[in-house]
Amino acid sequence: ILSDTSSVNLQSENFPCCNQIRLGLYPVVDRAVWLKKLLPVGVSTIQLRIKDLRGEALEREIKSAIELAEKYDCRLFINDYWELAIKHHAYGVHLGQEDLDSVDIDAIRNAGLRLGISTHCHYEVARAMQHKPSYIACGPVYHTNTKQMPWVPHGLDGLAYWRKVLDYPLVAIGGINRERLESVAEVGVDGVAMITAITEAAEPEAVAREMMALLNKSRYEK
Ligand code: TZP
Ligand code: MG
Repeated sequence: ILSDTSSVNLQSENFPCCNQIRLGLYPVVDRAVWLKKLLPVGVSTIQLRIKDLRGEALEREIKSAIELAEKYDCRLFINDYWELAIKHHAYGVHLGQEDLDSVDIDAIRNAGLRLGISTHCHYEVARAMQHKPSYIACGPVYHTNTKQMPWVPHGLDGLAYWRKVLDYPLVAIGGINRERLESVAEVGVDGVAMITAITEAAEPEAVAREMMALLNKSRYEK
């Protein structure tokens, strides 16, 4: 729908709630136990993305992750479960496009939680911006086996395009790993999100530490 972005003003000054947070390495994990591993390493932004629990087990997991994150002053975004995120005072909520019609975004904002939204194309970016999130996640940058989706990967050129048109906190996601991290950071994104590069690593803490160090010395910090 928005193939000509010159007609759309995607500048952050038009979105005053945008707080320009620098998210850094942004692991996406499915259990609170990952926070026990990653927080001592110094990871300061994490998303808890649980797709296989319900009821009490789900709430226990979310509550426990929020408590751990608080202890380390980590920005924890809860995927999907915005009501539990509000109830247990999470830092933020992360939503997909399919959530935008059903979730009470005003309730999230009124409770003081931040919001992150996933996008994959112009239409979704425009739709996400209407909600003035704290960041926009763009993906997949590379092919990913972690989530089935119809989108052709943006590649580094596509990511650079989004960086150019979006003067707004931008998180890259999809197929990013240790080897690809520096080229992704070179694009100048505000956060680099990943699942399997950390959760399937032989030594997740060591990989996370190494990737944080790489981000710190890349253009990303300039
Ligand atoms: N959204 C876009 S790509 C993706 C999600 C949830 C999966 C990212 O997983 P990985 O293992 O880092 O490719
Ligand atoms: Mg969702």
